[in-house]
Amino acid sequence: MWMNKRKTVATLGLAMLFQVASSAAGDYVDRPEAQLVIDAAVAQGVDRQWAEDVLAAAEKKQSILNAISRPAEKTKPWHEYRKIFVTDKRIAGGVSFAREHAETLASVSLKTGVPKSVLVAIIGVETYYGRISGSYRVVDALTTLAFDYPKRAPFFTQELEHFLVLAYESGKDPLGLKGSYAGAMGYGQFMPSSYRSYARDFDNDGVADIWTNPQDAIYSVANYFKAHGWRQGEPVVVAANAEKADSAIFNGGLKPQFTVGELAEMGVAPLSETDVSYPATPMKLEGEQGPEYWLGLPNFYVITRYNHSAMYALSVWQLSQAIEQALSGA
Ligand SMILES: [Ca+2]
Repeated sequence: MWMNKRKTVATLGLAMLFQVASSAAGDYVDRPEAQLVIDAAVAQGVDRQWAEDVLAAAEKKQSILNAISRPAEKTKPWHEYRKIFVTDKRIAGGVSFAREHAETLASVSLKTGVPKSVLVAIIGVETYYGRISGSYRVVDALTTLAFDYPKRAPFFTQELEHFLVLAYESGKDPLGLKGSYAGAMGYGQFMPSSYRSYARDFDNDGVADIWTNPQDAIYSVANYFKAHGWRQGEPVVVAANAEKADSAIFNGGLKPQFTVGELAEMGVAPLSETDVSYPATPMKLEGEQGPEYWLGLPNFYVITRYNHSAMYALSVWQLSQAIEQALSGA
């Protein structure tokens, strides 16, 4: 049905009325930057008319521009941010999800080395175990942000190109695929470029279905972690004492620049025994009772590759630990 939408609009006498009623449909496809995206997709094997029809049906959504412009959770202090994700309800949801998918989780964890509870926690933080995975049409999100949000235009233009290719290749209806306001899709909220690089088919039906198949979604998240360097069996993060450290040490970004041993000499000492040769990133977060100090180890850095935020990674890790504890205590 969607394929003929543009032609139908063009041939109807009521075209103008129709366009007003359906907001901005059809505006994007004729823009030169949209034609460049179509050219790039065609170069990767996508049918030109198919791509034209998809972009002709894309609609600009003001709600998407509003959502991306809202001040992010970055402005919340750690102790408030944490409360959004590490809750009794989300822990209980994780326990249910882990039980329901115990076999898949065990198999995927064995294959990739990524702990089951981390996989569950990522899906729990991203979409409440698949319950809230976004209600925007991905095509609307990506076109709106590619062509009407100049600040991130290069990124979303690339993602739109990936989206056209993945929808064409997978045979999915590109207008039926839903996601977040930023175009992140499925249980683990993969962007189209991540889908193309990391999504995997667990149940061997030929499609990596991260939208409706939790098995494929779990395997895909694990594969993302493995590809970003997850180190099997190593710790993730360790609490530290750093009251005497120079505060400038905490502003060095997420990537580890020093070893645990070097940082200890600079005044950031782990509170539990930790291999001094591990690379680590010192962190200072605003806790309820004052500053909290942590050392993020290489696996912590891998979690931040999913979302470039220390608070995000620490929430995922703490949620995973709480789920594990609830599972073993029950
Ligand atoms: Ca599959």
